[in-house]
Amino acid sequence: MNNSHLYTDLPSSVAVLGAGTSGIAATQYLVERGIRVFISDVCDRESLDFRLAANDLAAVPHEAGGHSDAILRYEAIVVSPGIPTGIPVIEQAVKNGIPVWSEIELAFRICKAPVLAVTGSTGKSTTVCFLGSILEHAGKRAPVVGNIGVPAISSVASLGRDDWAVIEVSSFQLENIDRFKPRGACVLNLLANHLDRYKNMKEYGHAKKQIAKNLNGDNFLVLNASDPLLEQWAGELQHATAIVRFGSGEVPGECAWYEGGMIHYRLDRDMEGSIDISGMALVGAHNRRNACAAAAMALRIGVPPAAVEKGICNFRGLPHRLEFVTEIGGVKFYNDSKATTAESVKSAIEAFANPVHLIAGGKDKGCDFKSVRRAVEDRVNTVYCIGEAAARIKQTWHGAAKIRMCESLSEAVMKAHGAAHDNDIVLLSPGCSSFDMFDNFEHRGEIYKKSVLSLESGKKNCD
Ligand code: UMA
Ligand code: ADP
Repeated sequence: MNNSHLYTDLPSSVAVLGAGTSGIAATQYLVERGIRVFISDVCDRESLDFRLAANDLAAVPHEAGGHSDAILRYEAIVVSPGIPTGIPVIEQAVKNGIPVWSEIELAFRICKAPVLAVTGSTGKSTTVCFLGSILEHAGKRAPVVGNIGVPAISSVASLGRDDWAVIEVSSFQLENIDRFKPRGACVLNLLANHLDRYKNMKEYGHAKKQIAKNLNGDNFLVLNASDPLLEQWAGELQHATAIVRFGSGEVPGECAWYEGGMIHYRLDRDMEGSIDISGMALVGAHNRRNACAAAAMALRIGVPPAAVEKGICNFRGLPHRLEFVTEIGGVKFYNDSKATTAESVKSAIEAFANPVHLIAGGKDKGCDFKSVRRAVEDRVNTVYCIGEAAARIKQTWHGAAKIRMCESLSEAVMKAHGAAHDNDIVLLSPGCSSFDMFDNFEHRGEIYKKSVLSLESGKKNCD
């Protein structure tokens, strides 16, 4: 394996912006290697002091309440993904010629293992987990890290040349890469998202496309052939790197597609075949597409088809992503609390052939509910609307299905349970963020599951 990406020329001093999960992990790595670090965060002093002390970093020089010019005295800046790159002090750093890196750039520079990187607007976590499961079944050490919640820098340092690093990367992290060059990269889709940070889709797409910035003939890029924006991009990239398409049946060139319970593939060097994934635990066409993307990446690096099959079929799914909760009196309950985009809600509804009782709503992120209307018309019996977006959902889907307004998630669960018949599906797929009623999507999903499970035991539950 060619590890020509390995650079050990780390700077001797670094300013880390943001003391969240990734900033703390980057600081720990750098401090352990004797690199002089300065931490800068907009939070108040008390909260920063507490976090640093809790991570044995109290001795690291730091500033709270904002990012001052002090950061310009360091050789490099590691910026946390939640910090917009356009803030004046970062622009000044760039003008001064100071390298500004995201934590995944830092991780890449010290990682001996080749990297597989996945980005996209939706489906990233599921796809990297498929990939991790496949590699595990192939007997490889391959931690799944990055935007999924585990900073890459915390685990890649211990990897060797025969291991793999499977990294979920966000557009925020890709804004600040320099040498980041995965052995294989994947863009799952390019849909409206994060438009509170980016001026428009073009700017958002530009950030995502950075994943291919350094790819060449040694690498490959897996793209969704049914995404028009990605197809257009594939045309521009065709001489830069190998393109592998997935998602819309057989197409010319390298591709992997799903048909009749099988993933079929035709890849580099006459690699052709089919893998039976009829035993896959995850439901929904979107998950079969995610599985195709993961399979294409794994096969392309030489993983045997048998390990791909086992890895896909044995992966039980992540919590809060179309997660099966339980079956009560013939009604199946699913928790899709992570679904905060129109595309996810649509994919969730379309995953079921039986009538759906859909619980939707929450904090309104401006989701395009109109694009889900057809799916609601075709498959949804009743929509139970919750949270700030309830009135807008009611208005947008008026006439497409029965609509019931609910004061709380537990009320919605009870009403849905009361109305659902044998073989119906009760689905929480909110299309909204959770912050009007819950701490985060995980909290919302847990409350949903509790409410559902309390129906089983006949207990009353409140959120
Ligand atoms: N902060 C500043 N200045 C600012 C803004 C924030 O100093 O202008 C500080 C905050 O006070 C806080 C810290 O930055 O102390 C938080 O940093 P962060 O928001 O970058 O979050 P981390 O805790 O470091 O988590 C990040 C990712 N967060 C974001 O991208 C917003 C996590 O993805 C990721 O799991 C983690 O690194 C490990 O890699 C989360 C996410 O929501 C799950 N990602 C977005 C998504 O999936 O849609 C992209
Ligand atoms: P991400 O990490 O990109 O947020 P996840 O795998 O966590 O993606 O899934 C987020 C939500 O989107 C879940 O509700 C899930 O069911 C749904 N989802 C997963 N993959 C896709 C896809 N390819 N297209 C549309 N929705 C998807």
